[in-house]
Amino acid sequence: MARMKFKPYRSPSGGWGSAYSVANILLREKIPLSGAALLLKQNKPIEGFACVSCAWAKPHPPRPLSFCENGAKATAWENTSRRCGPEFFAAHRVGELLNWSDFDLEQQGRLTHPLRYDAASDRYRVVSWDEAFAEIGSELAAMPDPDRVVFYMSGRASLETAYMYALLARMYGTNNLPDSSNMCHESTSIALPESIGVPVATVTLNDMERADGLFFFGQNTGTSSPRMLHELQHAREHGAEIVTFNPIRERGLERFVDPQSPRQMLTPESTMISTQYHQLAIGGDIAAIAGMCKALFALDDAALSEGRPRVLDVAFIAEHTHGFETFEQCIREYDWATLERRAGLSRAAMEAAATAYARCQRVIGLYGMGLTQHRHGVETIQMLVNLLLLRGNMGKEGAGILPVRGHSNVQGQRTVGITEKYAQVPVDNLRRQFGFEPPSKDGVNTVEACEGIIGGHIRGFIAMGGNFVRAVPDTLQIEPAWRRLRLSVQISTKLNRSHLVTGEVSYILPCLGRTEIDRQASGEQYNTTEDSTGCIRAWRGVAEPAGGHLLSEPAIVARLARAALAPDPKLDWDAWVGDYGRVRDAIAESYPEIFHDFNVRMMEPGGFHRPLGASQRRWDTETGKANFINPPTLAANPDTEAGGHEQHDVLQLMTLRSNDQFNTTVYGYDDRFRGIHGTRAVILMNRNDIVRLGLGEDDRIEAITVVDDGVHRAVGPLRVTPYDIPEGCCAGYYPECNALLPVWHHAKRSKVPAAKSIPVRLRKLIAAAAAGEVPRQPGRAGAGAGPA
Ligand SMILES: Nc1nc2c(c(=O)[nH]1)N[C@H]1C(S)=C(S)[C@@H](COP(=O)(O)OP(=O)(O)OC[C@H]3O[C@@H](n4cnc5c(=O)[nH]c(N)nc54)[C@H](O)[C@@H]3O)O[C@H]1N2
Ligand SMILES: Nc1nc2c(c(=O)[nH]1)N[C@H]1C(S)=C(S)[C@@H](COP(=O)(O)OP(=O)(O)OC[C@H]3O[C@@H](n4cnc5c(=O)[nH]c(N)nc54)[C@H](O)[C@@H]3O)O[C@H]1N2
Ligand SMILES: [Mo]
Repeated sequence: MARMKFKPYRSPSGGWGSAYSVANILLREKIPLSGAALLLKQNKPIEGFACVSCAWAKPHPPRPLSFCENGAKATAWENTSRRCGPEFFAAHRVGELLNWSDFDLEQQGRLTHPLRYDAASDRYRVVSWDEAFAEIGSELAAMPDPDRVVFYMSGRASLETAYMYALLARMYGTNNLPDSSNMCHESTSIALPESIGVPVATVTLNDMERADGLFFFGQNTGTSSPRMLHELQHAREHGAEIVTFNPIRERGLERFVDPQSPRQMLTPESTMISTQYHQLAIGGDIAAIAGMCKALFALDDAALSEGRPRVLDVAFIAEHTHGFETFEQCIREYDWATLERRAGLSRAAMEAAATAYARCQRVIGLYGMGLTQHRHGVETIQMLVNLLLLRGNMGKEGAGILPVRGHSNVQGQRTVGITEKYAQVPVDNLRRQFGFEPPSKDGVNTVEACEGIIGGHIRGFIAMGGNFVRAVPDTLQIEPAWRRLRLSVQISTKLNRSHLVTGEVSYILPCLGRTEIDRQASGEQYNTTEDSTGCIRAWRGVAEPAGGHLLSEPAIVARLARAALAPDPKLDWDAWVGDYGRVRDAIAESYPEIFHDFNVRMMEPGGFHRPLGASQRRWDTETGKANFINPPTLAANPDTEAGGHEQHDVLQLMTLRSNDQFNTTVYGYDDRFRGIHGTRAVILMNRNDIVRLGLGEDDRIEAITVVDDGVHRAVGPLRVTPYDIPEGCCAGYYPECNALLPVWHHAKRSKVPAAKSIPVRLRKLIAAAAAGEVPRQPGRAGAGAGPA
């Protein structure tokens, strides 16, 4: 492994760095030339496949090269020529593999055979599909109560798989359908319906093009949704304002060179992305937006007294909104000193942002995990909507709200039934279509599933993708609790830690990836997804499957259903697998408003958009209007912020993704944009905090969570790395730091783990001079993060 080094990154995002990084991974995964040609089919609807990386919208018509650095890595990762087959599992005990890093596990390549854990030899052994389904079916049938089983779903599978999986769970008798969005944009799913009556973004790519202002909160475009940099570059060329709020300076939001544009690659030009960049404190967003609103009221007062056009869109507010007066009063009462302290920004900065906002006629508010993963994540999002409503930036061209989703079909899977909430189930339609009574009790979300596993109530866990054990909070409590599960079934493409923490009966079921040809009785199948802008399209895999034993995800769901459920005369699972078009017909019957004529419309150029009232200024809320909602406090984390603790040695830790990972999949140990190389075992700190806490650069510390629930949570050794981050804040990597995150420390209203605000204290382990390179301790929470 390369030695760890920190060197500030002075180049733009994209550019040659991106091109090299893609070339490296293609070589490393031994992707043959024919495989590299795969990239030409990426994000080409109908003839090609949807990228398995992020959920950002794909333009129509597609660009000739329609992928980004991370999308190319994700494709290479799925189409690697490496195989993790029977010989691998014969050679390695599970106990041994538990000491491997996330990187090393996934590096073994694609899983090829169904596997059952054998406790006597501590190895996974190859079984036949028939044996696997028979035993899983009888284990499911033997559960004392369907609510003892969890059907988790990560956000990658198609709409067809998601619909079938949700149906399987409900026919089995439970709404226990937590998914990755419970750790991600669930705050959005709670916030937006109350504010504007829809659960998702109100904007399309067309709006992105028309907007003259983009206001970014806590979303790291260059790493997390790099294809969007094209839209941002375009917006800048048209003179749009791009105003960013982020505790750290993320390179993708500063400068960009399009790696697919020869002109840009050969000249020193790069596009400056953000016109204003505000490094606010972690959790400072409610206060920062309140400050902008306060400044906006002042601008409006001045305009009114001088007889100039109003700054507030008073006509929109009067006709379309509710709650304006109390909101105005609340904002006017805040004093600037409090706002400044809470936001970690000066009054002048907030006024400058408000002035830019007032100049723009069509504004989109964009956000990511920097807003959703806080105690007041829901309230923070509602505050952003308030800001947009003040100038009528909702339901008109070029304006609206844009939660930037993560997994490539995470938004879609919720649309077709992956939800633990009974109220969101189309009960009447399911009853009519399949003649069964859907369970009426709410199921568990991700946090509740963790609590159920720790508490022992949950006995069985089926995972459609993902790496639950590694992605959730309190990983050190989850792992021992997981071992008490009766049944653990992981449907996966690659080996990860969730496979190694076994229950009494544990299976790994390997499946096709989305880039692969899916051959069934009626021929090669299409699959469908919904992106961040609510656009639904058809795709199909083009690569030869990684192995002859793999089943598609719909086929696995169908076989599980046949093994676990009594036959239903109204549902022929095999016929569905033979022709996914029949699954789509069923989806259209369950959700006609969105999916009518699904099989036809999915082939339309550019796909089709789901209808969203708010983008037509129809408000499906209790008041029938768009609602101004007052923030309960100015702090996103009132109970844990350093200010709240009054303890000067407590820092707020945010857990971040690097440019070289996709969630728990670690592609490498470099975070190029942040200048970190060769390791993930770092803690990024403000220089003043390093001095104030008696630490030095390169010291190795242990981070300890500061909460008083009697549980000791620590991760280390981490290398102290000075970074441009506000005082009182620090940053480390997800998932290595997840052992620090208490399972109960979540957004109060959505239960999204508050992964961006963990109160920590740092304890020096080894001074830099004495440290050398400290190897990671195997088995520790942060193990596999690279040398500390
Ligand atoms: N390369 C890559 N792409 C990905 C993923 C990946 O792991 N790697 N994951 C995918 C998934 S599932 C998701 S959900 C998305 C996640 O993508 P993002 O939403 O971008 O999530 P993060 O990278 O976790 O953090 C986002 C940003 O929030 C900032 N931030 C932290 N706290 C605060 C705060 O209090 N206020 C503000 N204003 N900003 C804050 C951080 O500095 C960081 O820049 O990306 C998807 N795409
Ligand atoms: N501390 C902290 N924790 C976090 C976050 C954070 O920012 N900080 N972010 C949260 C967020 S936003 C999310 S979305 C979750 C992510 O949580 P998950 O979605 O559960 O995790 P992933 O790492 O995306 O899952 C990777 C695994 O998915 C499997 N896989 C990949 N492709 C496929 C496929 O096509 N089919 C199937 N069946 N399996 C496949 C592979 O085996 C791979 O090992 O983590 C959350 N946890
Ligand atoms: Mo996510």
